[in-house]
Amino acid sequence: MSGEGKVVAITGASSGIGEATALLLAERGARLVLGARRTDRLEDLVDRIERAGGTAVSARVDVTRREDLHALVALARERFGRLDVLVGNAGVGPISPLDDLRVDEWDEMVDVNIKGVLHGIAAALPVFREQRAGHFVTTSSTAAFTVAPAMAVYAGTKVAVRAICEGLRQEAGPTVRVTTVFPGFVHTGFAEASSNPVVRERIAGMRDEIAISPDSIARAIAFAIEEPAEVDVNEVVVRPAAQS
Ligand code: NJP
Repeated sequence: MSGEGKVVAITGASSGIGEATALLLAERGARLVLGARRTDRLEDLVDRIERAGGTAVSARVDVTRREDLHALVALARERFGRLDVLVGNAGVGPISPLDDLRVDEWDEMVDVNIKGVLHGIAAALPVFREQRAGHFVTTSSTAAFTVAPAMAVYAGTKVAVRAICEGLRQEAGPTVRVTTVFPGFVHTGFAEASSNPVVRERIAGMRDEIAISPDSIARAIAFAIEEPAEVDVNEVVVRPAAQS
């Protein structure tokens, strides 16, 4: 039932949900392979994990670059001989009304949130097939279920993530597990991402009012990973009780 010894790669591990997940899984005995762009934060995280007796390595990963995901998976195999779980968590949310025409930010959301997940699947799926075992855990959003003003593009990317992961699950067969996690409002740096000052202020206000700790999402991910190999936890929604 335990994740003890499992080799888990996490994208977007430098802050928020990814960081909380790394810390929790390390505490439970997993061996971590951590990726993000802010390497100073990753190095600090590896340091904290090791000082607490855990095992972790890190690499600079930009999920928009296909080769970075291949390198992350290769690092797991090089250091630990295998990859058991890929947590595709990297994501961005510079939300704004469509009328703002912040088209570069739309591109960024598509590139990171959708293509970043696909790059992870492309890198890990052949390895999982070869091992006859593996687990994709991917962070979508409650925005995959409920669209709100200013959220059109972001929600679109997270609907896409849900569809891709469900398709992956259907094709995966009995040896590869597929979990999609749908967080609601979580207290991370995410709320500051909007470059529209009105939206940013509104989101930051909501965050301070209702957001939950990233530790709750980390526990949901740990639950899915720690179930026995024949159990596939597919969709987990974790939102603040106060979120409508
Ligand atoms: O936010 P944050 P969260 N390549 O900003 C990384 C979803 N979600 O933990 O590269 C590689 O603390 C970035 O690392 P860095 C959300 O959509 C959240 O809340 O160093 N990594 C950082 O580690 C996302 O999928 C909420 O800048 C890239 C991480 O992504 C996931 O939760 C609600 C990257 C973002 O950490 C984690 O976000 C919801 C790139 N190109 C869904 N770009 C919420 N917080 O309320 C970014 O429904 N990252």
